[in-house]
Amino acid sequence: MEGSGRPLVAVLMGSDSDLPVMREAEQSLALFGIPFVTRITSAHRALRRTVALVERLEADGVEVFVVGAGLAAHLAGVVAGVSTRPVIGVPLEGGSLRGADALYSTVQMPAGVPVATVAIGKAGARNAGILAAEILAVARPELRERLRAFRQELERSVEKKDRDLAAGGAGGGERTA
Ligand code: RP5
Repeated sequence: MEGSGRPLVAVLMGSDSDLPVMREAEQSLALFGIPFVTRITSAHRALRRTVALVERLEADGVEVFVVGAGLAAHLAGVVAGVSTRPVIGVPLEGGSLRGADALYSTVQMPAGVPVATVAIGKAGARNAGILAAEILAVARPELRERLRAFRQELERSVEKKDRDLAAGGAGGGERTA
C-alpha cells in the first residue's frame, strides 16, 4: 500500500474554519499511510470552482472524497453530483443549530446521488478517514491488514480500560451498595 505519491483521497471542506475538525480525517488517513490532498472550496461561495476542482481531482486519480461542511452544508452533495467516486460527508458543528442543519443537509440526498454521511464533528471526521480506508482496502490486501491491526488495537485499549477500572485506577472496580 502506498504511503505517499498520488493522492487516493481528497479531503475537501467549505472554509478554513472547518480545518481543525477535518484534521481528524487527515490523521486517520495518515495512520493507514494513505496519500491524500486537502483543499478548501465552497458549494455556495465558489460553485463553478468546486465543480472544476472535483473533475480535476478525479482525473488525477482520487478514488474517494471526504467532504466536510457546516450550516446549509451542500458541498458533499455537490461533489457527489459531479463525481461517481464514493463521497463521505462530514456534517460540521457551527451556528445556532450546532450541526443539526449540516447533518440534515448532508444526509438527505435524493435517490440516485448518495453521500455516506458520518457523525457530526470530530468523531465523524475521524470515522470518515477510516471509512475511506475501508473503501480503498476492498482492492488492497495490505491496507486490509492495517485495518485489522487497528481494530485489534482498539479492542486492546478497551480491555486495558476495563483492567484499570478493576484495579481501581479509574475510581471504579467492584462496589457494594
Ligand atoms: C460552510 O459555512 C463552511 O463549511 C463552514 O462550516 C461554514 C462557515 O464558514 P465561514 O463563515 O467560517 O467561512 O460553508
